Amino acid sequence: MINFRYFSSIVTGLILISNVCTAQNPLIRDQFTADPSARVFGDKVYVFPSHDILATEGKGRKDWFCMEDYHVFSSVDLTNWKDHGTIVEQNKVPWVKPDGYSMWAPDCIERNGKYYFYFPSIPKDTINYKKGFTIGVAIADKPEGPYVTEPKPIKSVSGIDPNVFIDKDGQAYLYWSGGNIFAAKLKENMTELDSEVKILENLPAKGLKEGPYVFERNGIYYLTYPHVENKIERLEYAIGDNPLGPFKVAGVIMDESTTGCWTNHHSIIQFKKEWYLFYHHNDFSPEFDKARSIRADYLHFNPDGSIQKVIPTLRGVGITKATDIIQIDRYSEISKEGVSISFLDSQNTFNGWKTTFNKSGGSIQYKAVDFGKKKLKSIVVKASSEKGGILQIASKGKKQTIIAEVTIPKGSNWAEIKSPLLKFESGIQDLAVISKNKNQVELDWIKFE
Ligand code: FUB
Repeated sequence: MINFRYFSSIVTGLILISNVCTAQNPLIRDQFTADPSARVFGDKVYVFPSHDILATEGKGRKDWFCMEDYHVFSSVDLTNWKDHGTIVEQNKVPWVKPDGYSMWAPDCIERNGKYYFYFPSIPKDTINYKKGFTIGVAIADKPEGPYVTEPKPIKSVSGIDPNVFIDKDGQAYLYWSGGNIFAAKLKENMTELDSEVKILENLPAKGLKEGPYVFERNGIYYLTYPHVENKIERLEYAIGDNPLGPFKVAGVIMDESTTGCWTNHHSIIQFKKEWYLFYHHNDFSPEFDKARSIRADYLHFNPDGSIQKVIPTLRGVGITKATDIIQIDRYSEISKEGVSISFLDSQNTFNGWKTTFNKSGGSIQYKAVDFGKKKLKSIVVKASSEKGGILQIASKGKKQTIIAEVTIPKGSNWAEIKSPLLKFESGIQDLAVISKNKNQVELDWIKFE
């Protein structure tokens, strides 16, 4: 059983000492993050997620979503993520119930050099606002803030999961959910509605729909949303030729989580020619699905504009430098037998995972490692093996080439073992780590020097 109280205090400590994460999936490794709204601003990707925390006595509702603030993260390469810290806090927004712990899925968009951050929460004044959630705006000159919150939420909006889309003609639209998916035009000031609220029609009538995210590609408007077709949410989409529809249901972007995380919530961006799906899963909290972590995977379109289903991966996106610590447990492929992944410490899941080999021939593969041009001479592995083991490291080009063989000495402690590289291949390589004897070997990470 995970001791959540213990690791939530560890997490707070980590936030203070580190604001850079090197990541595959999940992207952020020192705190929970959910509902990722990814945006390309300049030459960086910014992600505005919800910030799940664990409810404690007098702080939030037990066994439910609990969020008190928002952080923003940025990356130039989708591999290294910088945490810019807190941008909006529940007890500093004039209209938000200061002990609501309901700072749910946000979005952010740029217009004329200003950044508009939209967030839902429960208002403190339920006389003037309908019971339940409403949506407010905070404005900044830079994506990372500082943000100044509007004193009141947006008039006539009641619901969650705001999403903003600006069409090619400059018209901005606000979408949100609350049973149905709603949409309205936004005024130039981005803080007031400029039309009646419309319920988007022709979407599945049965099963919760929420988390709308709209984008346009080649003249097709894509309305994407999580929907409970069966028991938990999956990501679906509908297409139309107008931002306000009518939309026609077109397919599934990502199936339901195989491990039962009830929610999924996503955004889709194009960055340097590739398309990406950002979504979430409860990686660090397998027993409680309201403490989630954001992920990203590549997204591809068919020639007719339909979206290919995204299969969630641990490897995620981006290129890992050979000289960085490579968390091989975030694999691209794994052999059916002889290899397994588990937490290094199930009491503190933020310590990450390890790979356990227990059969000769068991292998794990990791795509896209950049060896650069300068010859690297050795490999370092952090491993342990009670009886002693042998790991081979191979590069996977057209044919598999063994580039190192590392002997793990007998012993029960973790050790960093350095071995010479047998062969150096420059550029981007896919790697495999293969066990060469039947003794159990635990592997934390590898890196090249
Ligand atoms: O994060 C709280 C809620 O869970 C979001 O608003 C929904 O989209 C779902 O992800």
